[in-house]
Amino acid sequence: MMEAKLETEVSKYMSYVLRHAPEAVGLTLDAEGWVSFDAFEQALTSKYDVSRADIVGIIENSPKKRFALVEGRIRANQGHSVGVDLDLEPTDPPAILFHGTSRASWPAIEREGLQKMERHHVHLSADIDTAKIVATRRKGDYIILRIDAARMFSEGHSFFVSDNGVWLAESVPVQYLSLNAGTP
Ligand code: HQG
Repeated sequence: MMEAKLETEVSKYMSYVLRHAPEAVGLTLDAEGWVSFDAFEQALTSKYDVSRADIVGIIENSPKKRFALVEGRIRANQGHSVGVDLDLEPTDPPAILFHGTSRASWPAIEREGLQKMERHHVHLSADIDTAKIVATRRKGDYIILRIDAARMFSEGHSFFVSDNGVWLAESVPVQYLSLNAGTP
């Protein structure tokens, strides 16, 4: 068993490499974000004192299932800033989705809607608790936004869901957004 602190550090580094900077360890992702697990293992074990089994353990224990390991290849399930096409199928969303963010962002969001910023999509969740967890990672006060996904979908916007259950959209125009009642 790995020490929890090391496990968290390695997991964060895995996200960094697979979502944002594969070239930092000399890796190149394919068009859909996959890379050979052997090469990935080598890159990690040259930096951290971890075994292949430790890395597999991190993938399996990740509470958010951040990584997929399939047929000798690994990728991040979502959250990329590098150019990948996850090849997700458009999917009917639940009626309501949520997004947690900092209160300081609200004036800009109210003007422009939710934008994908550095990522490929805006990230949304089906439950408030997940939105709260995302929001509280930000500095200062947070807000929870409620997205009228049913109306947005019926008016022609596509939604996707990642393998680990994150709802994704190109953007959320402001007419579909409201501050969730009862949250700060
Ligand atoms: C904000 C975690 C001003 C947006 C979570 C957010 C998530 C605007 C920030 C994943 C804006 C972008 C992603 C606008 C959006 N004006 N601010 N018009 N539109 N924003 O990190 O959703 O733990 O790219 O509200 O679970 O915070 O990494 O997105 O605050 O799924 O696996 O711009 O990160 O997953 O920040 O988090 P991010 P996010 P992991």
